[in-house]
Order: sequence, then C-alpha cells, then structure tokens
Amino acid sequence: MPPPPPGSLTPDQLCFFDTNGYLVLEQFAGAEEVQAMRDRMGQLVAVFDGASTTVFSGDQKQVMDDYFFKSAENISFFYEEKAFGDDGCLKQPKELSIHKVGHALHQLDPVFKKFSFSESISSLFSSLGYRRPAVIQSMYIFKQPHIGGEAVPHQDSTFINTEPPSLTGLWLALEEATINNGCLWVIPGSHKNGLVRRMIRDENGTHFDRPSASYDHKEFVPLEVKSGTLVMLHGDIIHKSFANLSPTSRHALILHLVDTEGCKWSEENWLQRKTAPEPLYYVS
Ligand SMILES: O=C(O)CCC(=O)C(=O)O
Repeated sequence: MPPPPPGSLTPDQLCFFDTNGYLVLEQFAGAEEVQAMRDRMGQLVAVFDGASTTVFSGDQKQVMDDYFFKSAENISFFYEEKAFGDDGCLKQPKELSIHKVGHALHQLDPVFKKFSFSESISSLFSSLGYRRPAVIQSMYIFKQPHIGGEAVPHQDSTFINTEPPSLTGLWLALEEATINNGCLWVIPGSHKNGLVRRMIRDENGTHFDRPSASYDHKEFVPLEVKSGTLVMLHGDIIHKSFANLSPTSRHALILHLVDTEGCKWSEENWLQRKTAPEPLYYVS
C-alpha cells in the first residue's frame, strides 16, 4: 500500500477526535510558515487605516452589521472591546488594539491562502471523509496583552450551519498559548450532545434562537500548546477562552471548513457569499 499522504490522520487520532470532539496536532505548521503568517499580518495591520472602522455615522447598528456581513468576502479589522478609552480614542497603538482580522484571508491573501490550501490541510479532510471540503471563513485572532477579550463558551456550529452538519474548525497557534495568556478550553465529548442554539441572520440583523446555556468550569480542560500546533475542533464541541490579562499576546489563525458536496449551506447563516467557495486542492 502507498504511504498515507502527509497530514493524514491515523486510526487512533480519528478515534480520539470522534470520541472527544477535538484533536491536538503538534508541529503541524513549521516555524517559517508561522513566521510568514505573522509577518504578513504585521504588514496588513501597518497599512490598515485604523480610523475607518470607528467613524460611523447614521444608524450605528446598521453600519456595524454591514461591516460585519461584508467581512465574509474581504479582509476586515475588528477591535478589542477594551481598546478604547472613555473619550472613544484608542488607548494604545492599533497594533496592540485589534482583536481579529477576517473573514476571507484564506481567499484574498497569498500567504494565508498558501497555508489554507496546503496539502497537509487537505489530507486532514480526506481522512475525515469530506467529499468537497472548502474553507468558508478565516480569522486571525490577536488576544492582545492585557485587553484580549474572552471567548464565552460556545459551539462554532451556532454561527455556521449546513444540513447535514459538516463544520470543522482548525485553530493554529501562532504563538505559545498558556492558561496565563488565554489558551483554548474544551469540554471533551460535548459535541455528542448536539447543537444548543443558532445565530440567525434576518432582515433586522442577527439574533440567537435560544438563550445561552451555562457550563460548569470543572468540565473544561485547558489546551496549552506551543506555536505551530493545530487544534481540530468538531463544530459542536463546547469551547471557550479566558481574557488575556497577561503581558504576552496569543496570536492564532482559525479556519472553518464545511463539506460543499452533499451538505446544504443555511440561508440563515450570518455569512453569505456572492460566489461559491473554492474547494481545497489535493483531496482524494
Ligand atoms: O481563539 C480563541 O480564543 C477562541 C476563538 C473561538 O473560539 C472562535 O472564534 O470560535
């Protein structure tokens, strides 16, 4: 038998992922690949006109919703909630104020596209049995020192839904993530309990169809990982991260993929594209 392509998952890894809803793959990305993405993001931030997302006029909610919805197909910048002082001005340079950049880095930026469409990512999805996997959104998360906001417990399928469900998240550490600087926490096996709630987009913006559930912190396990580690997350796994109160940032790249063959994209998802997403190459 020919050897499995690089990045293929072993039967043990597939079993762990099926049982627990997550899988940690150390050294998934090399140091040069990680540095290239960090450098590229540094360039994107440097040329970003920091004022453009804060100067809103007219209906503030409408303008913010439009900015969010349009980010599905461009490279948009979102600030940390705690980035601003009472005077409405940034308390620190934009480089230390941005919460995330998204949601089409994988499509529009050559450096992020190279990683997103790499053979090793394709191999993961071949292993998982996807027929026509496509990255549907990408986010660069900064988790800035001192002000990096928390991610409250949630399931990614709340925000991205297909019928049947097919969402898998890939969370790549671009810096070491520790309990101190706000690493991921997951509830192992929680994906087996199904989807708790959905975020619905309609003519008024977005809303949740149910209130959020509460979870006992004792159920979560921390995923402290080195730079270059990839964490695979089932769309239904409950996960969270705490605010980063430490002096150390915690950069990460998140890709979300769905199967575009045999799975129907929900028209109620916040993310709606004018063009079909490009499927991964190499998938056998
Ligand atoms: O990077 C993090 O801290 C969590 C982000 C996350 O869970 C998400 O965007 O779905």
